[in-house]
Amino acid sequence: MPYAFHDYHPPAEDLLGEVLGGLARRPKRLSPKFFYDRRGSQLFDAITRLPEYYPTRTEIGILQQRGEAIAVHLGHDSVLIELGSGSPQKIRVLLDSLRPAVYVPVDISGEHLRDSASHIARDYPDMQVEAVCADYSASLQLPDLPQQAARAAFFPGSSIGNFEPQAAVSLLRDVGEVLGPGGAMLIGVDLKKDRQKLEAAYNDTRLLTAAFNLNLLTRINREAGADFDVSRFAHRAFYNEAEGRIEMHLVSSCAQQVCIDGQHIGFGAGETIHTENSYKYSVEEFRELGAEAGFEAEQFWTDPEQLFSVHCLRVAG
Ligand code: AVJ
Repeated sequence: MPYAFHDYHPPAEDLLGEVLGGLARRPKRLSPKFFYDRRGSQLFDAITRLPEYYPTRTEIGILQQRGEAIAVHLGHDSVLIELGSGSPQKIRVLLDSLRPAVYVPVDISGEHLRDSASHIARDYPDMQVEAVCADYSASLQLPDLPQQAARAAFFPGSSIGNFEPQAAVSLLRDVGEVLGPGGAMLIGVDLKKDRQKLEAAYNDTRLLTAAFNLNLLTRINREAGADFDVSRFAHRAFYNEAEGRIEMHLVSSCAQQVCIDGQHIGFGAGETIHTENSYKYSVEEFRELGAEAGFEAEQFWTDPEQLFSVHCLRVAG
């Protein structure tokens, strides 16, 4: 079956405006959503295969091992909505166990989405594919979908960890609204664990995470006409235990000025730009977050080392 493509054209990202706004704040900050240009997406892909970066392979392992149980909770012949059509490997494992009637990948990158939707449509000829190009964190608009079929959502990769807890609750609430009462959500969440293991995952010895973080400045130079000297910034990632999150920063190695669109921005030696939070949740903490968003905790699965969790939550009512 050919796939359908719905372009809810995410408003052109105002890179320059957002960069200037973020750098005017104290502490300075930039949104992690800007990591994913072509090079950034390639680097992230390579990160997911690093020995230190356990989340991706652990989540895939859970999906493979627990496929049957997951299918019992999510049901067959559903309308399956995927938020952030990130990993082809993950979704295939899930499609194989769930066999949904309709698959709705939602992704902000149109190019990436067309690519993966066409391959999936070719390999799953009996399944209807309705690809939606949209920024799901801004609004979850969907095309007309079969009303009778049960709805399920798949939100992999612990992407929920990029949101502040209150923003995560409101995003999950939006997902619940789209699913309707009784709808199920399968969501991957990275677990709290010892600092060493967490920090190693964001400080790999091949320096791919450093390159991923620094690529943000290269992108801003290219797309916003800035003149960052990337060699004068360093990658820093650490676990902020009080907040329960990995923080990534770019540290200015000296006092310097950067010019962006005619504006001069000063950096002190050691001053940082906060580029990402990646929140980690215990099973209980995440269940509470889900409850705040109107979901009932139904089941969860982890790996033997308790590195990562996959939750099945159900819209209450
Ligand atoms: C895609 C947000 C889940 O937080 O682990 C990987 C992104 N940043 N290494 C994460 C990321 C640095 C990743 N998420």
